Amino acid sequence: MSEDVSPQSSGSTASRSHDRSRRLFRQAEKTIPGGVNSPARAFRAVGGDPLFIERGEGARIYDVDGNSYLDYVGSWGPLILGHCYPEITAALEQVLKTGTSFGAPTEREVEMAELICEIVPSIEMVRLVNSGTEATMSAIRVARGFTGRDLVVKFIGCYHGHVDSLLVKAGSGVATLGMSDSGGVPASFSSTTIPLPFNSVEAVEECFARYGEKIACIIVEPVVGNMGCVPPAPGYLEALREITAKYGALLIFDEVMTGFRVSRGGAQELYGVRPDMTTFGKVIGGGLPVGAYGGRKDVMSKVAPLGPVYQAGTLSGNPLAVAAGIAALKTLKNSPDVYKQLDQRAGRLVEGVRKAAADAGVAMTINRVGSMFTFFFNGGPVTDWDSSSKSDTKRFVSFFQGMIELGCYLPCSQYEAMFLSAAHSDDDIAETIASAGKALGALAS
Ligand code: KE4
Repeated sequence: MSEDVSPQSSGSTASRSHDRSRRLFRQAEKTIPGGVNSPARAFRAVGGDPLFIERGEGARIYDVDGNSYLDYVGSWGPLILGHCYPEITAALEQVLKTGTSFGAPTEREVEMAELICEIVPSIEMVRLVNSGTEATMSAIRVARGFTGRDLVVKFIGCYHGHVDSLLVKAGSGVATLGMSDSGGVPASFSSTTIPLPFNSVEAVEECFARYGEKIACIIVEPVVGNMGCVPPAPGYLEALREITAKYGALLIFDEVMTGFRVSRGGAQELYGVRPDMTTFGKVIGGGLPVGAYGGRKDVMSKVAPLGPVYQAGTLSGNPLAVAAGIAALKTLKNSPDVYKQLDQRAGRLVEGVRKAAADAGVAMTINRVGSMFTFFFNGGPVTDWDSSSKSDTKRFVSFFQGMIELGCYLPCSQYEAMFLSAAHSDDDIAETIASAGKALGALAS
C-alpha cells in the first residue's frame, strides 16, 4: 500500500483515521473524474481527501473508517427529516415489492402533484423531473416559450444547476451579457443570460429599462444558498415581482433549496411574494432524485403534450422516488410544529456559535433563514456575491478541518449553506456549539 500522504494523515486528525476513505478516493480517481460524481463533494476547497460515507442515521453520518459526525450537509438539503426516516424507508420498502418504474402514469404521481399544489398555492400545475437542474432548465424554456422572448436574468452567485445558459459569471456592475463560467458552453448559449448583483433593485430596474421587452424571465434563489446563505433585502423580492409584471416577464423562484425548507410553503410563503413559476428539488424527493417545476396554469399549459414546449424524462415520476417524496411531504404537512422547532433550534445553534466566535475574537457573520444558514468568516454584512467573496476562506478551511476532527460534518465550501434537520436534538446542538468553540479557539490562538 502506498504511503499515506493526505494532509489528514499528517496528524491533523490524529484521533480520527481516514485511511479507508483515502484509499477509496485514490481508487475512485482512476475511473470517476476527480473521484466524485459531483464537484461540490471533492473537498478541493478545504484540502485533504473527501470522506467516504458508509451510512446515516437520524442527525448523524458514519464514514468508512467508522468515524461518526453530526451532519450539517444533509445531502445538500434533501434530508430535512434526517437520515433513514422511518416513514420514508417504509414507503420505499412497499414500492420495492410492486415495481420501481413503468414509464407509464401511476396514481402516486397524481398524489404528489396534488400535494405540491395544495402546499404551495402559486402552483396550479406541476411537472415532475429527476433533478433541480432539469427543473430550472425546463422552467426557463417554458418562460421563453410562453413570452416568445429570449433573455434570462439571473443573479451573480446564484446557482441553478448545470444548465448551459445559467453557468454564467457576469462582469460586475451594470447588466451585461456575461461569458460562461464553464468550459464547453458556447458564447452564443450564454449570450442570452444577463447576470446582475443580488439584492440591488437599481440594477434590475436599469436592466429592464434597457432590455425589458426582450426579457423572458428572472430566475432567482429567493433566499440564496449558493454563495452561502444570503437572505433577500427587505422589499427586494416584492420589487422583482413588480418589475417583471410591469414588463411582461415571468418571475421564477428557484426553490430547489428553499422549497419546503425555509417554511412549509417555501420562501414564497415566508416572504408573501407569488412567483409565476417555481422550481423544486432536494426535500421533495425525500433523499431520492426528484425535481419539479410548476406555476400558473396558463404558463404550464405550454408544456408538451399540451403545448409546444417539449420536456421529457424516462424516470420522471417513477414510483420509488415519488413514494419517498410523498412520505416526506406528508410528514412535513402533518407536523404542525416542525418548522417552528427547526427555526428555534437553528436559532439556538447560530446564537451559540456567534457567541463562541465573539469570545474567540474571530470575525464572523452568520446569515440564517429557518434551518439553512452559513458561518461567514467575514466582518459583514454579507448581502451579495461581492461581499460574500471577501470572506476569509483560509480561516473557513481551518474551521472546517477542526470541526471534522471534532465530529461535525459541514459543507466543504464557504459558499454553501448548512442545514439542520428535524433529527438534530438539543444535545446535538449543544455538542456542536462546544465543538465550534474549540475550533474557533484554535483559530484565534
Ligand atoms: P440538482 O441538479 O443538483 O438536483 O439541483 C441543482 C440546483 C438548482 N437550484 C438550486 C438553488 C440549487 O442549490 C441546486 C443544487 N445545489 C447544489 C448545492 N448548493 C447541489 C450540490 C452539488 O452540486 O453536488
